[in-house]
Amino acid sequence: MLVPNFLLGSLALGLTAASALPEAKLTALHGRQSEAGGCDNSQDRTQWCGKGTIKTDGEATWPNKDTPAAAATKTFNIEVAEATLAPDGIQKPMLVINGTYPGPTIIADWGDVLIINVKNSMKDNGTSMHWHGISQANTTTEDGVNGVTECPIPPLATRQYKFTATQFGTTWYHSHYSGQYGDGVLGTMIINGPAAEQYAEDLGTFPITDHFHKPIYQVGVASEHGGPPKGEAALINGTMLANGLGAYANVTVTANKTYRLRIINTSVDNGWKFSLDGHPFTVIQADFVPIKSFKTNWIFVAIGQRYDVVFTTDQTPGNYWFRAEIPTGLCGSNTLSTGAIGSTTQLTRAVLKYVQGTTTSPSLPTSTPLGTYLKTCADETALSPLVEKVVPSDGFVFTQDRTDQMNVSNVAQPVNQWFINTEKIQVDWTVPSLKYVVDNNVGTLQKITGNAVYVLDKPNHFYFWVIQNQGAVPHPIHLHGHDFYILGATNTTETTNPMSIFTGSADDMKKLNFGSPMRRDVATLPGNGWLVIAFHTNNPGMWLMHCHIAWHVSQGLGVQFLERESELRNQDLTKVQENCKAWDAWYQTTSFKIPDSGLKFRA
Ligand SMILES: *[C@@H]1O[C@H](CO)[C@@H](O)[C@H](O)[C@H]1NC(C)=O
Ligand SMILES: *[C@@H]1O[C@H](CO)[C@@H](O)[C@H](O)[C@H]1NC(C)=O
Ligand SMILES: *[C@@H]1O[C@H](CO)[C@@H](O)[C@H](O)[C@H]1NC(C)=O
Ligand SMILES: *[C@@H]1O[C@H](CO)[C@@H](O)[C@H](O)[C@H]1NC(C)=O
Ligand SMILES: *[C@@H]1O[C@H](CO)[C@@H](O)[C@H](O)[C@H]1NC(C)=O
Ligand SMILES: *[C@@H]1O[C@H](CO)[C@@H](O)[C@H](O)[C@H]1NC(C)=O
Ligand SMILES: *[C@@H]1O[C@H](CO)[C@@H](O)[C@H](O)[C@H]1NC(C)=O
Ligand SMILES: *[C@@H]1O[C@H](CO)[C@@H](O)[C@H](O)[C@H]1NC(C)=O
Ligand SMILES: *[C@@H]1O[C@H](CO)[C@@H](O)[C@H](O)[C@H]1NC(C)=O
Ligand SMILES: [Cu+2]
Repeated sequence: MLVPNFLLGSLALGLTAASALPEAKLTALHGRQSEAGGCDNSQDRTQWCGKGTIKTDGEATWPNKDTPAAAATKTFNIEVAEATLAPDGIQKPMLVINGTYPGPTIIADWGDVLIINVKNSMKDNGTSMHWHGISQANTTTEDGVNGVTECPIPPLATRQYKFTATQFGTTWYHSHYSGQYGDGVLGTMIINGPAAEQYAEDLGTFPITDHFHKPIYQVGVASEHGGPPKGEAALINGTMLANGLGAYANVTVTANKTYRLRIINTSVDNGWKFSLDGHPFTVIQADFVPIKSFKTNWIFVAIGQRYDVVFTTDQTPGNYWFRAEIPTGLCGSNTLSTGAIGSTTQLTRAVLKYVQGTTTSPSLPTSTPLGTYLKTCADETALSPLVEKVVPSDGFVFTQDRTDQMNVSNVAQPVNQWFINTEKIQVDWTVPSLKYVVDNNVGTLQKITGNAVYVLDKPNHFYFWVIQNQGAVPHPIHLHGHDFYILGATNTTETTNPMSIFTGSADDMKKLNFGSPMRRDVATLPGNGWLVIAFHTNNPGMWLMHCHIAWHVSQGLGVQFLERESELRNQDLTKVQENCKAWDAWYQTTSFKIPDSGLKFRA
């Protein structure tokens, strides 16, 4: 995490001194997040104080579901403002939360009600805050997507978000205002709950991202022409040593202990393979879904995805590299990831330090990588949810039209544009989609080209989507409001395979897993291939589904699902219009006009 420049001088001393602190103090620095909450489950991590276990179906129930008044309320205040920081040693004017990058970690317990007041103290930008992966059960107005669920929060205004943490695990929150999170408007989030494996200590969140030295708006404009801009650096936990500047993130541990680490890919463009020399990971959770744990040396993390891992410090005490490498050019490019696996030009790193005696060693690790990995940006395939759920296969009859097929295509001239079927999404910040629901005027919403609305009227019904990639670039597809079921995806090596089209043939159907498919909120659509997902309409709302590559959603790669409109209209939707007047008034006064719709650059 970084602090504003003017503070660096005074804090630098404190940070250096940290390595010389006695062991007990170092341990305390980690913060014991799990124990800090309402349930101490350190004796058995699979339990949650009589209010659920790791085997609880989190979609169906959560602590205090039937006694909402008994749920604890946790209030957080955060402020978005300009700050000049130097995450990799090079100064950049950034837009950050509470003066730090990444912003403060929001920590709550499973079943808590979260109240988060977001103040916009930026001079020239609106904002809206999205709580990535939080299903927002019955609270679509709190999803934080300007143009869909709210008007942007104008400068000097505050918006309150309120929702229940019905899931547990690791996530992040970020601005959904254009590509703004690429300039720093993000933070991480931990919802404490049970875990699939035992561990002694929670090291907390460990976000990995690409980083650009130019303002993200300029990079976004560059991305409209030719290939995506190359990341100029990468950051692990908000910091990196590159070209002799900046500093590696250090993670301090003691020998012979089991730790939990929460890996999050907060990139705008880059997907990464992640590993820790000498210490294989046991993966326990993917996004908000606990899985049958498995061991791996390297894990692929697409944008927006999270993996919770545990590892044991059973190696010779010393310093070890964390490595993040971009597996192929199709997962983006970065000046800090150019070489062969584990080579010295793969420089997106951090340091694991064993406490030896009472100190840690200041020298850089000399450790070597844990084996090799397959050079693809395909998702992990060994994932199986701990709570298995069957998807009714007879519900899926592929009709190859707009009710179950999404063709993803690209037009490069005169500027890059991405289409789902024939539409590229472009929403209106001043009239969010939900406003049309309030006005009982959804017909108009649907008629406006670019809204890309897909209506899902049937309650508690499985809707199936075949997402067909008509190009070679993989896309991390993220759905709001739900964890989707991943029924299948092509296993391609991206460049070598010819395009694989899902036709619904008996052969294709055999490739789908209806028995116990993985559930999560981000899945990679393979290049030249397909991804078949399903979700259950158990949550009325207006839910965005989009590619999490910031350029791609800006250039059109998204749709909106209008789920169970008639029931939605019975919800209290007044917050949809909360900032609209203030936003309009401010917008008329600013010379910084919107370069895109929040989701899409105007072509
Ligand atoms: C990441 O950085 C923050 C702020 O410096 C620190 O509190 C946290 O412990 C770090 N995370 C890990 C996993 O080391
Ligand atoms: C953010 O900063 C404000 C003002 O300094 C402080 O009151 C608040 O607690 C901080 N929020 C978090 C989540 O740390
Ligand atoms: C955000 O503010 C920056 C200056 O800080 C400006 O260049 C940009 O145009 C603004 N963007 C939007 C979308 O308001
Ligand atoms: C959402 O509201 C409906 C109708 O009041 C209720 O039946 C359902 O249990 C609620 N779901 C959640 C997740 O709170
Ligand atoms: C860790 O455990 C191993 C095996 O039990 C033991 O040989 C070693 O001395 C321990 N290391 C430390 C630093 O306690
Ligand atoms: C983040 O996701 C992008 C796109 O899916 C991927 O190319 C990159 O390798 C991921 N980064 C990490 C650190 O996992
Ligand atoms: C990590 O430790 C090294 C010395 O061992 C130090 O130079 C560096 O500043 C530390 N990194 C951070 C982000 O504090
Ligand atoms: C998707 O593309 C295929 C092949 O071009 C076409 O047959 C199909 O109708 C398209 N689907 C939709 C929903 O437009
Ligand atoms: C995907 O293909 C790779 C390379 O051919 C292979 O090693 C891997 O086992 C395949 N995965 C699945 C799930 O079929
Ligand atoms: Cu994309």
